[in-house]
Amino acid sequence: MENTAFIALGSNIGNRYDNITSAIKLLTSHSNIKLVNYSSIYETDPVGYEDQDLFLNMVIEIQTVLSAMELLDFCLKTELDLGRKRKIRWGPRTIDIDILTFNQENIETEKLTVPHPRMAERAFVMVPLIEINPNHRIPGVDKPLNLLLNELPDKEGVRIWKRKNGEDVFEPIEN
Ligand code: GSY
Repeated sequence: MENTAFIALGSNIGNRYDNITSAIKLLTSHSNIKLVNYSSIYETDPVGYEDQDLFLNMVIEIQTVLSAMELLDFCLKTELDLGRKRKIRWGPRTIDIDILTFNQENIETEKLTVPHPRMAERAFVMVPLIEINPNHRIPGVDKPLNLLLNELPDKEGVRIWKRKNGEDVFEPIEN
């Protein structure tokens, strides 16, 4: 599959773990989307609108023959299938699925901006992204990811919740 995308997942309503793992299952049920890597799950303090519950966040890497717009449409469909209703802009959500990067492309349309314009400012994205690909480059950003993360004030708001490796192993997809 020719395109590589990194996708951020987040949930802070209901059974957050079920929401995140269901999103991965739905995304990878598409015959043209293949999961190639995934991070641990982190519990994170809300950023933006702070008067809301803690989030679970993680990042996955996929390969796909879909275009970026087709992938976006499928991410939005998956959010809706999982019952997300868009209410407050920065508010609570059953599931949030954001395309972070799509190959090394810069895409700017009315519906989609890639790389995600706020990804480098969000420790809840940078920590899991660095876990799975410390050498990832954000198109248009010269600094390595670890230097970007060092500059962020909210790193302590990102705590490991379920490790990818170790005793309490988390596997989003059963074989
Ligand atoms: O942009 C994703 C939704 N979101 C999140 C999130 O996923 N995690 C944390 N910690 N804060 C957030 N604020 C917003 S908006």
